Amino acid sequence: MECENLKNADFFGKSDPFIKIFGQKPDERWAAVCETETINNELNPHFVDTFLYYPDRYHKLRFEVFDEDPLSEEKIGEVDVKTEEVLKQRRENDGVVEL
Ligand SMILES: [Ca+2]
Ligand SMILES: [Ca+2]
Repeated sequence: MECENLKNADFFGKSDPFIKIFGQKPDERWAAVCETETINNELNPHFVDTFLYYPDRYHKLRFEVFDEDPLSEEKIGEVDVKTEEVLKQRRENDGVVEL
């Protein structure tokens, strides 16, 4: 996974982004799926971490991007994507979505 042109959420240096991924179950409840590693001082991060999901378990995925700070985290943005859309985007658009 990667992000491009993230908002800078730090005064000194650049954002230190990581992504939290959630999946929405058929009963509409959200469950945490995974969290990526943090890439320091980077607005165009490439994450090494990958995750496995099951399209029949979650019909929607939510990607929340955060800036990690020493004692807290700041939300940079989020996007919800239908699972079927993720699969389609991967074929047609390199899987790029807007936050
Ligand atoms: Ca910050
Ligand atoms: Ca930071």
